[in-house]
Amino acid sequence: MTVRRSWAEPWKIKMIEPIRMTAPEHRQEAIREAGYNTFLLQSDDVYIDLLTDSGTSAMSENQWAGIMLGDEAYAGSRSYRHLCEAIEEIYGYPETVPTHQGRGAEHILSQILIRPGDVIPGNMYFTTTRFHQEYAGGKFVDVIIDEAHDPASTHPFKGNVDLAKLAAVVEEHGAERIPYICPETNVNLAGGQPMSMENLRQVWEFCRPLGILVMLDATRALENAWFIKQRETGYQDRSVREILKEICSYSDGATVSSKKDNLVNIGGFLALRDPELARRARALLVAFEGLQTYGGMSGRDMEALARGIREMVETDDHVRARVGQVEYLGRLISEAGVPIVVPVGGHGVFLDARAILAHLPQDHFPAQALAAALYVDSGVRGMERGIVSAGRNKETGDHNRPRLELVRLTIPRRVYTQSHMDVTAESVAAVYAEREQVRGLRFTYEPPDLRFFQARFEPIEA
Ligand code: PLI
Repeated sequence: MTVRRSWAEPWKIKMIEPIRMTAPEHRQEAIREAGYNTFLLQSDDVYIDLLTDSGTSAMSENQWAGIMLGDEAYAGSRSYRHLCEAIEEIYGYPETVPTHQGRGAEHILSQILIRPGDVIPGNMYFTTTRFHQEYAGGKFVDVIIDEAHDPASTHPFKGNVDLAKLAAVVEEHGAERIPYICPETNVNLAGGQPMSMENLRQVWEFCRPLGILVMLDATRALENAWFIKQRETGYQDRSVREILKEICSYSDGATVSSKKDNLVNIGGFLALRDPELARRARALLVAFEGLQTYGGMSGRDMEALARGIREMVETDDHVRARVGQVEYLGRLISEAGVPIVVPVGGHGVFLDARAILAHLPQDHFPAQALAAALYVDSGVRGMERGIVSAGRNKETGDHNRPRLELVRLTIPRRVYTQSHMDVTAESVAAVYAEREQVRGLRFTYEPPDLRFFQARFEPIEA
């Protein structure tokens, strides 16, 4: 007989933050006032907040101790030095440009490398990343493998770049119009899906001789490292710390939103190998963010971040528990018969709204409507990741129509317990049982850019 041996989180709870359950009538009113957009809800009206894993982590006692030790010197802060040391040791990049969050790093990178008319390939897209590429005059081109667009494909590395698609982009535009490729680790909009080490290496080997830089979005590279350890031959006995360093070795630099893997509530960085490129980045940093030794962060933020970076890879236990909790929720929802993106990703469970609300056309925003219905059922807040997030085509003005029409239930790190996951799964199952009641939505206000943040909707009458 095999004896079951469970694992548990490698921490215990020292401080709690109360949350409250509200009545369904209250939530009905709250979502109406929020224009059926979960971004516009007040957090006091939310019971279990799965809007995002960004900036929502619980910090450790060691990080909080670091907050007290932050060096707030305008120039030459000791905390900046600690941050540089942590980034070089764990990610392997010698140059650190600190920013207020990931999009600050994306802005600076796009401005120093992209000229109008340039093309930037990427594996699917991220909203702010693509915005900054287009804002700098570039054009984003998706080169992710086809399996990434199929929620039911069980490919183990759905974040991989399709090298044939990449070669075709180079053929069409010429390498001189492609300043860099931006491979995202654990692709967010594909459902938190990893790239394999083999694919990262192939992209690097393809791009180097052509003079195309490889600038990773390493925001969730730790979670990607965990999947490589689980799924790729030859990595089972390597620590995530070693795997993460190898991932970054196949790149010229990275943008990172530290609000995810790095276990802090604010912060980010652009990390580079080339000192000349770093010099150009710092010239913009002082104009847009702050002096080169703090950029967009306070000294205490940098101190907590330096500690978070080391802590995330101190042992593999943290990331095992983190991804394990996401997989636990995914299993419960799957067992209830609800269609989700498989394999379950690193940072959240993605409900397949297109399949769940098959009676709604995509132009009636099924994922937006499903997120609102889930909130009304239980106070669980998720987020639309479908046609609303994809925005409009800059040239034609028509909606971009992604194949993936998803609701993301994103799990903050070290915040919720297994019981919160149980409550969430039960609510998803309840909404699924009543899915035919859910009506589509139409815009009452549509912002021109990054519309999902502030758009407002109303239900379409039956
Ligand atoms: O939110 P920022 O500016 O710190 O980072 C932007 C950003 C860049 N890349 C990736 C892959 C992200 O996921 C990302 C931010 N993501 C958010 C806010 C999210 O809710 O997923």
